[in-house]
Amino acid sequence: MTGSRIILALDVPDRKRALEVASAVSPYISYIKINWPLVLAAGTDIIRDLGEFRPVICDLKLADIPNTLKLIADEISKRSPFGVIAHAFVGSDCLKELVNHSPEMKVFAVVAMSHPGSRDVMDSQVDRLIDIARSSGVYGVVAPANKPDLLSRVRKMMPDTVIISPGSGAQGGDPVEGIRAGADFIIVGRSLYGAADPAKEAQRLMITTSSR
Ligand code: OMP
Repeated sequence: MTGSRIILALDVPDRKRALEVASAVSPYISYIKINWPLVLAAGTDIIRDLGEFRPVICDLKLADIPNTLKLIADEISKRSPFGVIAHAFVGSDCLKELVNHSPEMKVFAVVAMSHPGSRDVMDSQVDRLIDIARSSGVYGVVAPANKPDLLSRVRKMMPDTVIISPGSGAQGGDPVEGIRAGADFIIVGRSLYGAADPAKEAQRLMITTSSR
């Protein structure tokens, strides 16, 4: 591993460009997170292809009944990703199914989100969502770097859980502030893959977020 605290959010809906960016920034990041735009554009084999550069986290924001999650987990795990992201709000039976059915695939649960609309429902439910994630035995959680108060709360309630944090750069947050509030890893998308020189920007981010 690189020791970097940066996760590249590779929301580039183009296989060739995605592989170019992954190759350029891989020395400066620890994981590659992919989401629906790239999976829909390039197909699920992109999970295995990107895994040649860095371990891949599949951000499919899974939210369904346990049986459906089990069927999805079977399909994703054929491509050997490092992890998968699921919503905590669906409940502990769903998260437990994912955790237990494919133990080689780490489960990250979304307990708080970075966008303004998460104030409508999710922000006020954070303690409950943390309880669900904790009781399900997930490996990690997703909590926002651009809402440091919320992120600190998650860190306080989950001192030993890996926290990965989106919301810096294009969504206004500051990666160093996210690390100080408790993030283990900072998820960066547009401000990294959209930079004039993504490799240089990844290196800068790696250096500024290290040893904070
Ligand atoms: P940028 O805003 O371009 O840096 O990308 C952020 C990435 O993190 C995207 O892939 C989002 O889907 C994802 N994300 C959020 O932005 N907010 C959240 O609350 C949760 C996620 C996520 O689960 O990764």
